[in-house]
Amino acid sequence: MSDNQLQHNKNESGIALIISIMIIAVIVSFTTDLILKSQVDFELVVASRDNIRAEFAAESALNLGKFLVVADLAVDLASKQQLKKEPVDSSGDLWAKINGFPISNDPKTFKDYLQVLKIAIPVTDKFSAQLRELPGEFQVEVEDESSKINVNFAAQGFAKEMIALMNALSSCPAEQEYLKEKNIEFEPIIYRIKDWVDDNVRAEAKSNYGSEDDPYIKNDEKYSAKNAPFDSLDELMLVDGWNEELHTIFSPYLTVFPIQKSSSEKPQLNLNTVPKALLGCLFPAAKLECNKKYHEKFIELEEEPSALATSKKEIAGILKDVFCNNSKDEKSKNYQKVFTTRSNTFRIKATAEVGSQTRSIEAVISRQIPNPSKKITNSSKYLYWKKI
Ligand SMILES: [Ca+2]
Ligand SMILES: [Ca+2]
Repeated sequence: MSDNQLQHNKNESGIALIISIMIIAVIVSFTTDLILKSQVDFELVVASRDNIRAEFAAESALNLGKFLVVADLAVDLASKQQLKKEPVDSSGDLWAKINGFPISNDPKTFKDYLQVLKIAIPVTDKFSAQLRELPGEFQVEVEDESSKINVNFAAQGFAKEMIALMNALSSCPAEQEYLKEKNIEFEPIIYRIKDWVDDNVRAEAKSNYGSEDDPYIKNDEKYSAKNAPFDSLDELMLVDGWNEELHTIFSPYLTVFPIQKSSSEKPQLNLNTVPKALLGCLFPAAKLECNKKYHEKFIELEEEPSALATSKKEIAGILKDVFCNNSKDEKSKNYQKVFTTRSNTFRIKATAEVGSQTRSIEAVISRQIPNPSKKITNSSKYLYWKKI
């Protein structure tokens, strides 16, 4: 072989080497892309699968919440006949016991858990098998809507209860401090809420406007007062003077459910579920003359959750003894009669976590006793439902 030929062959094998290195490089990068892509695809598939599972698990959790609310009334009605006790709703009830506890799909843990909470519902084999099918963990929170001030109870009539309750709420220490600091006059806003929902078009004198629509005509996006009940609490943001900060501070104490149907219907506050802080604002003497008794009573209820009052008859006595309320008191006169010992409207927040996915459903239900002659076939109906 001549030197030239040898050189030529060397060049050829050099080029072949470069080409093969390039091919390998291309294959490697292609394979890496493929591995990466299938990994990403796989993760997306898993996430999407878990998302769907979480959604179904949240629906199951919502059904559990509904079941507990309905079962609680059934238990109450059964003991009404046996023990001659009126049905009540309090934090000692079935629906309140599971609030905020993560529930796993292991039947044994679930049984232990029911035992600790003294919940007497049978865990059948069928139920255990269904529970095992549930992926991940879920949580249910049930709130009594009658523990809050209903701003829709201004749709008809003078709304003196709603106005008096809102005024009392604005007198709570933190709320009062905030309003003072921001220089917000709250009472005209209460009257604007009334004008927003009431079915007439006359502006309340204390709303500080001559016409109900005045505050809204001046906006860039002109609109008029609704003259109908709120569909959701967020709608308060449309009322003149209400803003995000007020919403954050006040809305935990407010509700729009149930909706007032006639002027003879008054708002109902369940004395057993209204937060202690709000009761303290509604009956200021509780924190003065009654301070010791009032705090002791709530410590007792915290240790052994039960009802403050078990019948309508007991309410006046409790208001007098625990809250030192004087029935002739001018301020509380307008809302002393709104108290009750039970509720039929409940908010259920159900959350499920599967893998990296979390899904929630929030619903408000109205509990009802089935009565075929009145065409009521279900034990509850939805007033609100939202997937989050
Ligand atoms: Ca109106
Ligand atoms: Ca009006």
